[in-house]
Amino acid sequence: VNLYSIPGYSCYETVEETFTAAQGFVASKPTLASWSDIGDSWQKKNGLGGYDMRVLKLTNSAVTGSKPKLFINSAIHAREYTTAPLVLEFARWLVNGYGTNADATWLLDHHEIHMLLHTNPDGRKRAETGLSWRKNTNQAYCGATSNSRGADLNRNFTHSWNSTGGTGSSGSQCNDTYRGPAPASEPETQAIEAYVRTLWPDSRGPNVGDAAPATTSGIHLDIHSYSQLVLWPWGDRSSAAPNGTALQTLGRKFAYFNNYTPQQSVGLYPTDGTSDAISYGELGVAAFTFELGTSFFQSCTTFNSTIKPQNLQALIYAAKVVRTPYIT
Ligand code: ING
Ligand code: ZN
Repeated sequence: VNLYSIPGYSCYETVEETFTAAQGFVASKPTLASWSDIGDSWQKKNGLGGYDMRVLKLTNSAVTGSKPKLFINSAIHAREYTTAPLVLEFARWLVNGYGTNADATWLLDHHEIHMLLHTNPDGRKRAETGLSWRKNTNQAYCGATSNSRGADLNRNFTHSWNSTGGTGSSGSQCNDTYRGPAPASEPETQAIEAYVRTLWPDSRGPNVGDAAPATTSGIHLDIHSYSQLVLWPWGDRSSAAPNGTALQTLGRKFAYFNNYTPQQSVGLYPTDGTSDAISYGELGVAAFTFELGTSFFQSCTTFNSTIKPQNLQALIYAAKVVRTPYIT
C-alpha cells in the first residue's frame, strides 16, 4: 500500500515534494529563503540511499543585525504525517505574504525562522508506503530487515538521556521508544544538536537545580501528532521547570490559537532524551511540543479544515513572541 495512492491523502507532500517546495522558495525569493545541509540521515551516512538533513531558513537578508530565532522541526516521528505539511504551509504563508501581509513582512524583516521540515527523512520514506513507522531506520538495532528496527530519535538526545532509568524510554532495540545505545548515537540527533547549539551559542541551562530561570530569547517547537496537546518541559520529572510559570503562560497562549490542551509534558507520560530537553535543558531556550490532531493518518479534509488553520495561527503567534518568550 502507498498512502499517497489512497483517495483523500493526496494533500501530504512526500519528502521529495517537500524539498522541491523549499528549493522553490530559494529560487523565487533568494533574499528571503536559504536551504542548508546540516548533516546526513542514517541511510545517507551508510551509503544506503537516504537524505541530507536540510534546514529552510526564512528571513529578509537585506535587513541586517541580530534577530531572534524560531526553530521548528517536524516529522521526527515518521508516521506523524500532518506535521511537515503544516510547517511547509507556514513557510508558504511567510514567503507568499512578504510585501503584502504586514505580519509576514515584519516577521521576515526582524526574525529568523529555521525549519527542519523532515527531521527523520529515512523513516518518513518508510511511512509513505503505509507502514506505521516511528523511528529512524538504523539497521544495527533489532535486525537489518525488521520493521521494528531503528532508534526513537525523540529519546536519543543528550540532555536527560535515560534520566528516568527506563520509564521514559526503552532499552529494547525493537521497542518503538528505543533510546539507542548512547546519548546522540544517531546521526540525525547529532545534526540537530549541533544546529541548535549554533543558533544559540551563548546559552546555558537551566540545569537541574539551577536557582535562576533562563532568559534567552528564542523558541524551539517540535511538531508531533497526535492528541491535541501543547507540551513543555520537563518530561522526565513532575517538578516544574525553573521557567515553569512562563512556559505555562506561553503554552496557554498557543493553546488559545489551536484550541488544544496545554500541560507540562510529564502529564502525558514520562519521557527522557527528548528534543525539547536539549534546547530548554541545555540551552535555556523555551521549548514546546505540539501534538496535532486525533490520529496519525488523518484525512486531508480534516487537515485542511481544522489542523492547518488552527495551528498556522499558533505558529504565527510563536514567531511574533520569539524575542521575549519568558515575559508572563
Ligand atoms: N509524542 C511525544 C513523544 O515523543 C512528547 C510526546 C514529546 C512528550 C516530547 C514529551 C516531550 O512520545 C508523540 N506522539 O510522539
Ligand atoms: Zn511523535
